[in-house]
Amino acid sequence: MATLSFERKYRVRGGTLIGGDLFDFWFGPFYVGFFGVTTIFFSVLGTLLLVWGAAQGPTWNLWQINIAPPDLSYGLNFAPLAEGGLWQIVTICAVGAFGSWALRQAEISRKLGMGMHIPWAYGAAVLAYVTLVVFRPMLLGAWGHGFPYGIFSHLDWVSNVGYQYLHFHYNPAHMIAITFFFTNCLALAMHGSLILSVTNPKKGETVKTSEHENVFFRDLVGYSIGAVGIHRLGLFLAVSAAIWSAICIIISGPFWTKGWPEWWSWWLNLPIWPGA
Ligand code: UQ1
Repeated sequence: MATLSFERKYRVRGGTLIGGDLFDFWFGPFYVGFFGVTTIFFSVLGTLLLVWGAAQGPTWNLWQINIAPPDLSYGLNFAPLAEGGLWQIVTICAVGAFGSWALRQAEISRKLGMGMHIPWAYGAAVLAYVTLVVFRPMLLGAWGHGFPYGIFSHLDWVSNVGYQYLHFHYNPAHMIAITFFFTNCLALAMHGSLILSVTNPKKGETVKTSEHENVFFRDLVGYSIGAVGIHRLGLFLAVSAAIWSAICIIISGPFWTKGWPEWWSWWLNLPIWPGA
C-alpha cells in the first residue's frame, strides 16, 4: 500500500487545541495546524534575526559568530538591540518555536488517539534549554547569565561557568545527568545493534524474530527486558538525562554558590572516620 493511501485513513479532522478547523489541513505530507504556523513564524523570524545579528558583527566565520546576552548591569530589563536585545528577542523566538512544536506534537497525538508521551519527552529537552536561558537568569537577577548563541562562544560559556564552581564534575546532579546520558548511549547501542543483527541475517537466511532477541540477551546477561521494555527504558533514561541536566544547572548559583567540591564536605564530616 502506498504510504499516502493508508495515511489517508489517519488524516482525520479535529483534535485541535486552538483555532478549530482554521488550520486543520495538510501541506503535502505535513500537518499544518495553528502550531505549525506559529512554529514556522518563530523559527524563521529567530533565524533571520541571528543572520541579521551576524551581519552586524565582526565575522562571517561560522565558528566565531556570536549573539551575546546583555551585560549583567541590565539586570532583568530589556537591553538595546545591539547590546543583547537581539539575544533577548531570539530567545523569545526560540521558546515560542519549541513551545509551538510541543503543542503541535500534542495536537497530532490527539488526532491519532495516542498518549502524550512524545510532547512530554520533548518537553524535557525544552525544559533544559529554558532552565539555562530563562529560569536560572531570572533567579540570578540578570539575563546576562544566559548562554551566548554561537558555536565557540557557547562552549566558552560552559567552560567558564564550570570553572566558576571550581570543578563542575563534583556537582552531584551533574554526575547523575552524565550517568543517564552514558547509560542511554549504552542502551541505544545495544538496541540498535540488536535490531540490525536480527534484520540482517546471513545471505539466504530469513530475518530473525523477537525470540532470537530475547534468547541473545538471556544467553549473554541472563535477562531480557523485552521489545516494549527496551523502549520504556530508553524513554526513562533519555528524559532523566534532560531533567537532571536542568537540575544540575538550576542549583548552580541560585542554590549553591561555592565550589562544587566543597559540597562533599558533608561526607568528610560524617562521624564515622577514625579519630572523629
Ligand atoms: C533486550 O533485552 C531486548 O529485548 C528483547 C531488546 O529488545 C529489542 C533490546 O533491544 C535490548 C538492548 C535488550 C537488552 C537490555 C537489557 C537491559 C538487558
